[in-house]
Amino acid sequence: MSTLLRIAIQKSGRLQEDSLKLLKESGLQFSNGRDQLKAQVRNLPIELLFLRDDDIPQYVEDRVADVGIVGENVWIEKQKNNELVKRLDFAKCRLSIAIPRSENYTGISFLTGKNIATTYPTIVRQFLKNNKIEAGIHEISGSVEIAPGIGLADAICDIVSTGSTLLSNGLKEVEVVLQSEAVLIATPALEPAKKAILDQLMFRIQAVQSAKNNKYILLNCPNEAIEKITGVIPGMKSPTIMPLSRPGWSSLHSVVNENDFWEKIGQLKSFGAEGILVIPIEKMIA
Ligand code: PRT
Ligand code: ZN
Repeated sequence: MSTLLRIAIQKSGRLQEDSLKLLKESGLQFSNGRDQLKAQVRNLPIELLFLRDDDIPQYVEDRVADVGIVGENVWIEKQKNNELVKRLDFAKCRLSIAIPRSENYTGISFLTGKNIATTYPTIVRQFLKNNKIEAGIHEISGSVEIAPGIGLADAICDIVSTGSTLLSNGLKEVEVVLQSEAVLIATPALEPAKKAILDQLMFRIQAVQSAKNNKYILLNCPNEAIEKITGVIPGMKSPTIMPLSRPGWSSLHSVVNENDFWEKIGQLKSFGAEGILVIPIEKMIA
């Protein structure tokens, strides 16, 4: 039998849609019916396994799956023998300590002697240890945010995204324990044939991520401004410059990073750029 790379992804939940989207944008062709446990990728030697996110680090350690996509929070909590291959830039959230809004938070020592409810006991224990705080940890499996309201705990440690869950439960965020995003993890020392398939996948994921972080930019500018503008948007190697039929003007094409996009547009305009078009890039290979 030929070698297959087995990738575990979440069966349903917050990671599922973006995990599938990333794999599809990386060119993997597969059909994923509901209630399916596995899917065979048609155009690459890859098989997908659909699992609960909490189980993925264990399955990867046991080599039932070779790689998996999970939240960094779950990967760290589980402490399994997994290697971090890549941060995936979705499902961003933070793991935070929250207390009832009515409490006066005086700093981290507030937590001394308190009882903290969480589904992340390992991470909380480490956090308390790093901060030399003695506090109780009350492990519960869900609905952590209601624990203080029913007298089960004085504080909680849970995932926060917009903060609206905390707000509606009368809690306030007081410490960020961990920033998290989806990550790709793998069993250490993958056999070479599987590693080769993973490398191919990583190359594609890189191209998809770079494309997302960059935009194609076209603009018109007076020839005297070309040098300054090139300094602002150097592009992948250097911009493409084409003469306009209007004497003394050129069209300049380049690539601009999403993060400093607005700042750069301001600079370009001040150098005399006009008719600026910004276009999404689908794949980008340096
Ligand atoms: O069934 P399975 O076990 O696979 O899924 P699950 O229910 O354990 O996990 P799921 O699908 O809820 O989350 C999967 C991963 O998504 C988490 O491990 C995080 O890495 C990531 N993620 C990103 C989040 C959130 N954002 C998030 N907002 N996970 C949970 N939440 C919850 C949080 O627990 C809290 O109840 O949303 C609420 C807070 O959201 P805000 O927006 O109100 O602050
Ligand atoms: Zn889970």
